[in-house]
Parts: sequence; structure tokens; C-alpha cells
Amino acid sequence: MLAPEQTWWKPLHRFEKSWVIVAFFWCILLTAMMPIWYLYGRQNVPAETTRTTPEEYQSKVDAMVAQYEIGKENGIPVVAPPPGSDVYFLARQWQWYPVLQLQEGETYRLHLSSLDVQHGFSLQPVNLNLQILPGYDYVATLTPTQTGEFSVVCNEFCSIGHHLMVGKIIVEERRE
Ligand SMILES: [Cu+2]
Repeated sequence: MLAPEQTWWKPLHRFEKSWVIVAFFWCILLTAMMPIWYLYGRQNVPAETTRTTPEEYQSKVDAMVAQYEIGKENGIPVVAPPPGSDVYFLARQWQWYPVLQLQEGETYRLHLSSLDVQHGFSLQPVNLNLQILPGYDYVATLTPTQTGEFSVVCNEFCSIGHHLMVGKIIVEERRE
């Protein structure tokens, strides 16, 4: 066994020192970007959150479905709520419910909540991502700007059937 060299520590080389300084300021910049992006980024959806319970939320969804159902798709109701209204969309293992049919250019208050565990609302191909938590009613104010069929996938692993969680939002041309 050889003892380590006694003078193993040597002052930093000029290059090493400059890289440490660069890395330090880069870390500070990236950390600062998080709140800056949160406050000024264009990606944020105007939203508000209130407390709810799975039972209360489920009854709001059921009431909307009972009132505005226009058909079924693979056993899931297709709902066309009036423009400008409060729209309730729920996540549960392993389904998005119901299918929403919205109109282009109209503003909706889209309520999102989960009946069981945490899910992730990911609207594709727009790539709008929101966290869905049980017990919280998250209200995003949205105005669809494109027509078509949009898929909602779950981007928060919610156990065995997670990959089967695909929902749909249909955006129709505005009716006069
Ligand atoms: Cu999931």
C-alpha cells in the first residue's frame, strides 16, 4: 500500500477556475428563469383553484352530462355545453370523462378534477399540460382557436391502466 501523495491538492488551473465561475452563474440563471418564466411566459393558462370532493365534483359532471349530452362515443357521452359556460371534465382510473364538444372562438371555463389519484391532463397535439388532483377543482379559462379532434392523454403515471387513458375534446366551427 502506498500512501497518497502528500501534495495532491494544487490550486485550480486558470481554465478550471473559469469553468467553475461559468457553471455557477449558469446555475443562478437557470434557477432565476423558473420564477421569471412562470410570471412572464406565454405558456400559462389563466386558472383558479378551489377545494372540492370527488362526490361533489362527480355530481357536477353528471348534471352537465344529463343536460347537454348529444350522443355517445364508445359508451362515453359526448357533451356539447353552451358557449361561455362552465364545462366539467374529470379524470379517473383509467378514463377521461366525458367527450367534450366545444366551439371555436368561444371562451369556456374548463373545470378539471380527479376522482381518485393524481392524473396529468395533456392536450395533444397542442401540448397543453396540467396537473389534475383529487380534492381540487382546477378551472382553466380556455378559448379554442383551432377546429378538429384533440386527444387528451394522461401524463402522470396512475398505475396499471395508465396507458389506456385517452380522452377526446372536439372543437367545432362556430355556429351563429
Ligand atoms: Cu395516468
